[in-house]
Amino acid sequence: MKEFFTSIPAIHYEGPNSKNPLAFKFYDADKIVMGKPMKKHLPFAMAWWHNLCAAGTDMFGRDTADKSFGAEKGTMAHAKAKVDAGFEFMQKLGIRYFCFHDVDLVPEADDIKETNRRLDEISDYILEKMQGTDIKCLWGTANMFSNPRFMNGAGSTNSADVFCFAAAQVKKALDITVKLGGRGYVFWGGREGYETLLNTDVKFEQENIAKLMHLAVEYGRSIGFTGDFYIEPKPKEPMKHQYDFDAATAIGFLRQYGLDKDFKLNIEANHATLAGHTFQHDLRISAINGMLGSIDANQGDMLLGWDTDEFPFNVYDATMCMYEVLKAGGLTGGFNFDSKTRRPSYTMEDMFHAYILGMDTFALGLIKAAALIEDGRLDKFVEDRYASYRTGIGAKIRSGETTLAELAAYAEKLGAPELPGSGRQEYLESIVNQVMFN
Ligand code: XLS
Ligand code: CA
Ligand code: CA
Repeated sequence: MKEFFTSIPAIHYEGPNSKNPLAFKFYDADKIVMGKPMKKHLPFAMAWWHNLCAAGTDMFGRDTADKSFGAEKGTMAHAKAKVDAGFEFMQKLGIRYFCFHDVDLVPEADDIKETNRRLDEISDYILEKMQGTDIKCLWGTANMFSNPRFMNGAGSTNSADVFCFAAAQVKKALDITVKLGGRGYVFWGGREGYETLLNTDVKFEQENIAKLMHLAVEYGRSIGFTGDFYIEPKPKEPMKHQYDFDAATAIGFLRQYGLDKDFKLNIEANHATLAGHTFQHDLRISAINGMLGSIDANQGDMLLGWDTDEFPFNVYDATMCMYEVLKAGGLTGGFNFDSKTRRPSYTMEDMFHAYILGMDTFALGLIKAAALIEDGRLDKFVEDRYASYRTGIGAKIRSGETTLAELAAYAEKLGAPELPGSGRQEYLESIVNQVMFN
């Protein structure tokens, strides 16, 4: 078998003092953290599109990286070379999952029958590659935003014919996901939104998105898909306003249309921040609603208002992410690096450096989040902060054994309540710093 990354050895853990750029400093797959090996806490996934397809093109310039992998782009030989390169890449890094869009795997043909034939061929090839490895599919999805037919959305399109094409792509992407043992199936509603209300029937469009999702659930279950469906919220880009704005909005939508039993959320860091939230916020909202499914691990740039999909580097954010994940009891999905190297990082080494950075960042996040939980001061503070609801009138409020009149009488008897107690934010932040740099 041809080796693609000839200058790159298998990447191993060498510890925090290593200066080897091709070694993990913090990700130690078998190290036990809170009773489980790191690799079980952190089911990392490679994103087919960024790692094997995207080559640095942006709105102002063409490719900087060579992702031909020795084959002519746009051919099935290239599609297969990407599979070979992808598997070598994952094996060298010890990554056990991948995520894909249908059109990341094969070049899309003019006729959907031919695209589907190509998908059959490539998924047979991937399945063969999977034999003898522990690599599996984390989730699959259909790209229903790049082709011009989806300019007005997929489920939300004004054209019933386009809706059928969306249905056909979802059906095929589900077939392939199931065939490759996928843990989940994602709907990212890239163009499920609008540019202007002057031409848009929002209610009609949202009902149709829900219909497409119901049809997907029905079909998926009929072919033996037992995993979770996910909505991946994002507020904007490419559309000005996307319906799955953030976690809270997506949860409301899923409940409104009776999809909440089959769906969870795939939370992307950069999408949460575009919605004006922290990554941790959207994770918490998902978790408390029982809907934290999977994570797209990346980060945005505070100075830029778009989806930069950078490799995660911010250890504070990764720590608070892992804090939420640990408290939620882990993920049924995983951590997909929906991240791309910067355009000037165009070499094969850069692809590895990027994943080493991302995996080390999350390993550090895991270690520090576990330390915060074991330290216990944050949990204790939050517990104490609500102590007034454990006895007396507070307990009656919580158990529902009171009336508005009783509470009003209680307030009148008090005359005035004491101040509710300091939030101690600065003190708590100093605990976080102490744990981070200890
Ligand atoms: C784009 C999204 C996309 C989804 C999958 O912003 O992140 O890549 O993860 O369609
Ligand atoms: Ca994503
Ligand atoms: Ca993104």
